[in-house]
Amino acid sequence: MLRHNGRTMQAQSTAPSDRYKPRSRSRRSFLGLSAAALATSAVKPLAGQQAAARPNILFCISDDQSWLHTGSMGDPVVKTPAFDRVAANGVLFGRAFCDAPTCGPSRSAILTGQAIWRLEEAGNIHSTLPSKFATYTGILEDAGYRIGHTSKGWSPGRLEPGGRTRNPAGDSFASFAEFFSQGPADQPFCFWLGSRDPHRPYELGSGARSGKAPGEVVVPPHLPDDPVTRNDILDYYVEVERFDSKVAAALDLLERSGQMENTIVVVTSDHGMPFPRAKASLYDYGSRVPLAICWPRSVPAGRSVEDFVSLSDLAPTFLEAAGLAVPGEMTAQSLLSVLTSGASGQVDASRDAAYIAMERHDGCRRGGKGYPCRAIRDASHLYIRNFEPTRWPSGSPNAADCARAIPYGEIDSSPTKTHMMENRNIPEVDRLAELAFGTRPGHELYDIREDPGQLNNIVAQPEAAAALEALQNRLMRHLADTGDPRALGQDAPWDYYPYYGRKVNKDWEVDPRS
Ligand SMILES: [Ca+2]
Repeated sequence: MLRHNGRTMQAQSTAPSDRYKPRSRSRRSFLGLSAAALATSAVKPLAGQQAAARPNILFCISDDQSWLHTGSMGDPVVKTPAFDRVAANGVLFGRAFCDAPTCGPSRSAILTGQAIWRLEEAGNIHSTLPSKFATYTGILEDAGYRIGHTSKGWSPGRLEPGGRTRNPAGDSFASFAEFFSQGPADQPFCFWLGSRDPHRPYELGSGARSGKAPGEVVVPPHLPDDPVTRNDILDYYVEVERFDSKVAAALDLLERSGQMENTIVVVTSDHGMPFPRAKASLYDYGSRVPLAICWPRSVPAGRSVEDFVSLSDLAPTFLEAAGLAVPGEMTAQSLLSVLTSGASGQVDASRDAAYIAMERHDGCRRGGKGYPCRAIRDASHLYIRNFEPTRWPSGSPNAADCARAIPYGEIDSSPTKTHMMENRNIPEVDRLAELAFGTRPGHELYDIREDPGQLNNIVAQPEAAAALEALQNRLMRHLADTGDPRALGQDAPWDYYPYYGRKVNKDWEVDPRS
């Protein structure tokens, strides 16, 4: 287990350095069986599955949690027994990425199985999800599933402008238990267990008061290592654990009712932690998410998979598992063959990269301008294309330019952010603050092997030229192949779609199209 003694994770890491050393999972058990026993126990083949009972789906999604912050991924402080239980009873994915590091667009991509550049105004937060875009929940409901959600479903935004009257995550319930108690036993269900944890605000000092030690926090390399950051991360962990306890209650209910065997359980987050250079950025701490999936009937347990996965891949996975056709416009790739393979490590060689995108995150620039960007992340590099590099990536420094009247408004208000803004006289804080708040070039390239924190842009280094060209070409080809207007030179109207978020600056408005 890693012990932190005042050094950052970057300094402690050794290759492959993009995850903590996982704890041994050999001692974990599930339903009284060790993971190894489950892996060798009879797992029913998928052949003829349509004739078998269709699986239930329990999709558990936290709100703003980075991939490293679970017990299974080796974090030495946060305790996530429910996440760890699903991972031990199924598959832990170490390289899962959201489609967009911003609540609404990420959730739209999950529901539709499509990249955000294919979803028109749903590519922006505080927007809508047009009803013409099919969702896996809607398709399952049409096929006889009972669907529901609790807490944060598709959000934030307004349903009505998109022609919807109900949250696309399903009917609303107080809890999974309430939903479960009201359903007929013979009808398959699809439930979205949402949460507003660990979204800010946090209860200041709650982490330390719960007995967690600031000295044990592994501070990400893009944040200043000081007591403010460490305590802010502890407060974040309290909410990660509160979400995990909701998942634990749902798992216990499935187990008690005998429904676990044929339920696909997914535990993940919509994007990364709400800290500077994390949420609302395309770097790993913004875009890389926890992901564990189990399905005792059909998925061999106790595995760790390194395939690159996007959260939009879940929609076609659920449909295929239910024996339903995947619509052609759902361009994401089903994970079912990876899940049922029984293999660990890199299972499908074609899953060697993920694509991430962002348009307008919040109303943080004059006239409603966003920060359009796209990225490709593979095992060795992160390449980012910023289409409007003269704009402020984290929002304007001028509060008057922001709908919510805060400077650098793409970054949620927090003790860490305030500390970084107020202490730029300290050279190390200033260096990291510039990376978080300052402008960025049109092209960014990071070597993950040398620089897992993605702090050193090597785009101009001659020895990086070959990798740069290959990644640029691959990214632009993928965008063009999947119909991204920005890659095709077509009309890209995200700067002009309506903004339905809260306005503190009452005169802040989205510019009309000229
Ligand atoms: Ca979120």
